[in-house]
This record gives sequence, structure tokens and C-alpha cells, in this order.
Amino acid sequence: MAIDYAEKIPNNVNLANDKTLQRALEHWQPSFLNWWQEMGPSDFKGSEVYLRTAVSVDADGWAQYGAVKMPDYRWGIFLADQVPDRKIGFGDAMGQPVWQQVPGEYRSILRRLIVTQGDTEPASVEQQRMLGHTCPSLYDLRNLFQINVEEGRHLWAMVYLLHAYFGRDGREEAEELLARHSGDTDKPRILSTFNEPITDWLSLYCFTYFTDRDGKYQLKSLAESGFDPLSRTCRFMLTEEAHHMFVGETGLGRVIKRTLEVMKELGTDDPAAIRRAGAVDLPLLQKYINFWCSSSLDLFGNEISSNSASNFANGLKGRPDESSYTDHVLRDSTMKLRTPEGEKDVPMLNALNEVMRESYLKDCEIGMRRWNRAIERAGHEFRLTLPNIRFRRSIGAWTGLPVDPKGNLMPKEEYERRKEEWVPSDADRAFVKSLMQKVTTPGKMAGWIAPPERGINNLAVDYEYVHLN
Ligand code: BYC
Repeated sequence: MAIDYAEKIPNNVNLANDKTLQRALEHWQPSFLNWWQEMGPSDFKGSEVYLRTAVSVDADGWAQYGAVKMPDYRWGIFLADQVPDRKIGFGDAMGQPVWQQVPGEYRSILRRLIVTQGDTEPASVEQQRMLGHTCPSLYDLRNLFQINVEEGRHLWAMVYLLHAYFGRDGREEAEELLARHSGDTDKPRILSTFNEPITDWLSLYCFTYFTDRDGKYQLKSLAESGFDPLSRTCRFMLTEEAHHMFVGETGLGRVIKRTLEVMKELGTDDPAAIRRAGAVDLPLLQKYINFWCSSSLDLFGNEISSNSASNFANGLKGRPDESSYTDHVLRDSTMKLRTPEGEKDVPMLNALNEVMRESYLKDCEIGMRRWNRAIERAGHEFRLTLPNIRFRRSIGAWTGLPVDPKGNLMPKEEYERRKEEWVPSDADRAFVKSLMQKVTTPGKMAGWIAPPERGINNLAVDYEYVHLN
């Protein structure tokens, strides 16, 4: 179905045919816009940003590009097309038709999954709200704002489900999604990573590389859901998500490229000399990777989880790319898990968070390999690595245990003494902050990052992606 932009809320869910739902969402819309004004990107409200807006859910040509002032962005509700005769693809009800309504017995758990997913979207916008003031280029500024408006749209996606399928408590949850705030002491966001401050662009690139990739995994597993509207919503969100990870992957790649240039110019790999030259030394980048990767690993939940077992068995949440597996019921298999008490055989259903976490880490490796090849080609021995799955965990069996980035348990005092070798210290953060100087001449880049290889939508890198008013 085509998207009608003449409507107050652009949508492809035939909102005009359900006046009660339309009114409820139109009632929520001003609250969302108020939240955007107060908690969204600070300033830049009058700036024209070269943004893409979803105009259909067709695989080719789903987006349109043009200069838009962010408060005028058309946040809409788009579901991927319904797959005819779709069947539940895993769990005990495998092979039965998917549900178009919420089954009564799964109502509260589905609502919780949708609220948890929904909560991360505005949280990330809040985390990033000050970054515009220190953008390394107009190209990057535009990418930040693109991500922000799309996270806003992902909030709309979850709010639509809450309003359309969960009645009054769904509407109350939608209000709460705007009432919790990232880092708030009284009403924080639900998941840990989404309360971490993001005050510099190195953190933004790490967040979009590691945390948005958790988003990819979670959305893929919800796209398998037997609750068809959730599946369709997540499938379309994944289309937009790819750009967010692109920003992380190319952002970190450009930081490394610039560092290697500086190392070559100076003829040294001495971190202090590289910092004096205004670039990010590789050991410092490694600390940021350790921080954001370990934080994002927590987002998969406990290694042993009865929630994950019942979500899977009941057909609510599958594994990413469920059809690529052979066993979709998992009643007879187990997984060996390493816990601080030793190895345990755990029913596979209860270990699914760990299954996802391990495949997520493999996905994270891909960028690391590419960057290490660049470092190797430049003739340096340093290699970037992912921290071990047990490092700096705040959820699960390894919570709070003194484990180094290689995964070795060590005495608590040694861990505390050496922590700043592994994650950014206050001095590291102060240095990174000192690099964050706003650059807004079209085509110019801050000194700590190389230009991108190409611009957005076939435009030149020096295109004026944001017209600052
Ligand atoms: N922080 O049985 P357990 C994205 C809670 S990112 C705080 O181990 P379960 C995005 C958990 O909620 C993707 N609390 O876990 C990226 C539970 O609490 P309740 C977001 C945590 O349920 C960038 C309790 O611990 N989407 O889209 O198997 C920018 C026991 O949990 C944490 C989703 O996460 C934590 N890290 O799995 C923008 C998908 N971890 O319920 C967007 C929806 C666990 O007992 N959520 N807890 O009060 C889920 O599928 C699951 O809730 C989780 C946890 C995977 C998060």
C-alpha cells in the first residue's frame, strides 16, 4: 500500500479506516513532538538537513531524499508487506498460522518485549542530543540527524503496536516511553547501555557499530515472531537500521585511516606523539571498543534465561535468520556454558541469549578484520581486538567479576589497578573531548578523522548536507 503523506500521520496501515486508533495516535503525536523539542537534538531546529524519508516499503526505492527541517520531518508508521499464509517458524506451535491479534496468554510478555524495544529508540536520541555542537563535518552532522529522526520513527513503530493491539495499558506504556529519560536518576531508560552518556563522536561511532548491531540482532529475532504485526514492523525497521551501522563502521574506519596517516607523517606509533598531533592513537580506540562492546554484550540478557526459553517455545521471539537452522524446536538439545563455577550443560532453550550473543560477536569481528588489514598494510604490529565475552559484564553469570579483556579471572585489586589500561580513563575522555571541535565548512573534516569515500545518495562529499540557519 502506498504511503499517504497528506495524512497527519503518514502510514501504510490504513489508519483512516480506524478512527479510534487514528484519534489515539493523533493525541500522542503532540507529546512526541514536545519530547523531540525538549529531548531531541539540541538546537539546529531551523537548519535544513538532507534527510531520507521512507515513502514506501518496496525493496527498491523505499526512500526519498531532500532538505527538511527536523521538526517538520514526517514520522510515519510503516509495516513490511504481509507474507500470505505465513506460519510460525519455531517453537512448540511451529507450523501453525501466525497471529494477527495478540493471544491473551502472551499479552503481557509481548507488551514487555515491545516496550523494551521501544524504550531504546528515544533513549538513543536523548544520548546523542548534544553531539551536533561538535560535529567533525557537515556530512557527519547529517548522518547523526538521519539516525536521530529514524530512531524517532522506530519509536512510532512500537507505539503503533502498543496503541493498536494493547488497549488502555498500551496507551499508558506509550506515554511512559516519553517519560523515562536516558541517565535520569528517577526514571532511567530500561536497558543499561541506553543510560550511558554519549558526549563525543568516538563514542557515537562505537555505539552505532556495537549497540545498533545489537539492535539488528534483536530486530531480526523479533522479525521471526509469530505475532505478525511485530514481525512486519521489525522487518521494515531493519531496512533503516543498516545505515546506522554503516555510520559506525565507516566512522571507525575513517578514524583509523586518519591515525595511520598521522603515524606515517610523524614516523612513529608513539601514542603521546599521535595525541599531540590531534589524532586518536590506536590503544585509545581499543579502550573505546572495549567499553562499548562489553556494554552492548549485556543487552542480550542472562546466559541462562527462562524468559528466552519461554519466548522461543511460545513462538514470540526466534533466533535471527531462524530458517538457516535445522532444529526449530530445541527441546532435545543442550549447550555447554562456561560459568564462574565451571562448565554447565544447559538446555538450549534457556541458553538462547548466549547463542545470539556469540553470533553477534562474530558479526562484530568483520569490521575488526578489515581495520586490522589496514593497520597491517601500513606496516604496524598493533591489532585491534574484541574484548572477551566475560569482560566487564553487568548482566549474567560474570556480573561484576574481575575479568581482563582476554577473559582471564584475576584478583580484584589487580583488576581495579589495571582497569584504566582497558577502558577510557578520565584523562582519555578529556583528551577525546578536546578533539571535538565543530567543523561546518562543506567538505572539510576535523583533523582526527579522514573524509568518507563517497557522499550520501551519490552527492559529493563537499555537498552542503546541512544548511545551518
Ligand atoms: N540492562 O531473562 P533475562 C536497539 C533485564 S537495541 C538492564 O536475562 P531476557 C537500538 C531484563 O529486561 C535492541 N536490564 O533477559 C540500538 C529482565 O527484566 P524483567 C533492543 C536488563 O528477558 C541502538 C531481567 O533483566 N531490543 O534496538 O531473556 C539505537 C532478566 O532478563 C539487561 C531488545 O532488547 C540490561 N542490559 O532478555 C537504538 C529486544 N539485560 O523483564 C535502538 C526486546 C536484561 O525481568 N527485549 N535485563 O524486568 C528483549 O528481547 C529482552 O528483554 C532482552 C533481555 C534481550 C533485553
